[in-house]
Amino acid sequence: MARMKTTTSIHLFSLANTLIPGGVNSPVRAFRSVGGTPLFLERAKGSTVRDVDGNAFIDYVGSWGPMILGHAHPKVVAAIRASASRGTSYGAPTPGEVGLSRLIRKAFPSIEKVRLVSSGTEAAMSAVRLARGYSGKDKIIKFEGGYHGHADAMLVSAGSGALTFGLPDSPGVPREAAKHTLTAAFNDIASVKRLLERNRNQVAAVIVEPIPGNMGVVPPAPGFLAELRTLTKRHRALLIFDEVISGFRVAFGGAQELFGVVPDLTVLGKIIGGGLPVGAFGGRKEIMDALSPVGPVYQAGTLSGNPLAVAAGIATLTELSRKGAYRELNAKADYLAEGMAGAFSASGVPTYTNRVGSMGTTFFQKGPVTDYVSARRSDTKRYAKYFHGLLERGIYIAPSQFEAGFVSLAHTKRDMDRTIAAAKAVLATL
Ligand code: KE4
Repeated sequence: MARMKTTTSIHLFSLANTLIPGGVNSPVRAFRSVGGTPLFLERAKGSTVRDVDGNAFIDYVGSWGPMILGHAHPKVVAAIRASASRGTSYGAPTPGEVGLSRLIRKAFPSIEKVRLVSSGTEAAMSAVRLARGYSGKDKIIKFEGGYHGHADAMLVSAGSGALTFGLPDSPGVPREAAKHTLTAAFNDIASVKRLLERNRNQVAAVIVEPIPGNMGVVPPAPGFLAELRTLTKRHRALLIFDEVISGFRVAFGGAQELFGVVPDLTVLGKIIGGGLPVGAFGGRKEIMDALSPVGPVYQAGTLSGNPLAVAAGIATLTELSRKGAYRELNAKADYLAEGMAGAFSASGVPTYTNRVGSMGTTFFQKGPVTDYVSARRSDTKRYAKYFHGLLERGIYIAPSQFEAGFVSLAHTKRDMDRTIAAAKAVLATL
């Protein structure tokens, strides 16, 4: 195998490290858990990304979820161009915000009203504040390994980068900010029941990734989400579905459509911006109208509902609302999963794959992986070797065992056959 040329990435990374902590603007990009120098990407089209040294890769990171149509989709690029030619931000209401909000409400009937923000973190943080303000209660229940962005109250037994770095509770989060955040175990309804009973009438909300993607992908056990719904109703705690990953990913109406469980509030991000910064949170009118300027719960943002980001979001969701889009996306994911399963079983390397539609994770362990504790049993060293072996063969997967991988509508059979062949070759070296 000729070694890949990475001199420009290495040079840029050493420069970036003198300017930016860790040389990156989001920790998981630093390749810390897989080793080596992160590749500096400079262009992408469809299923392919290209780095500054001219290397091309079939991309299964997809910017951590947003690029469901593939990169630089012509309709998304055209929408951004047209919007930019009319200015980039006004700090005033725009028709696009109405358009995107209508698309979101059409996809998520539980969202009677929605507030647009600029990131998933902002959306989750605001939804938690709204739940507390609306209910008058302070405590929040989240799940070990669940990641809802990096707001103080959420960085308790968090997933994604925090899990990758083994930083269950980040420094800088004052005890006072974290003490109202209780953690349960995903797929363990008894752990939720215990917390609700021990904190009777004090829990404002339970926030959950209905299909966790931040400990790697862990599907909800049959009935778990429905039991969560029943329990939260009984204890008059709001149920918040963090669908930043699963929203418009596993179905047009996200996990709540797929599993038929209706939350009180929904958090969205990633896909709804088509790669530009958009987050959103929404739910029943009576809850949402507690938000300023209608109600007393304050929340604001200079670039909330930014015209360019909203234009990219509308173009993306319009494409996804096309008849057959999810059938086509899931058929691609099924094809890849079948080929990869064959490669893994033939290799004899212990792996366990969790997948829901076009989001999935292969854990380097024999499994099963049903929660945070079992996910942590994975052989992250072996994952790192697998990651680099694929990278050398032109396949770009998540630089962390505890993330989701994504298939897009742009991945072709040829891409996936190449991926399966590369995996077979790499597994033989592990
Ligand atoms: P952002 O603030 O990164 O837009 O969204 C935070 C967030 C909230 N909820 C869920 C379920 C999420 O997955 C995320 C962000 N996901 C991570 C990776 N799994 C983003 C990648 C990164 O941190 O660089």
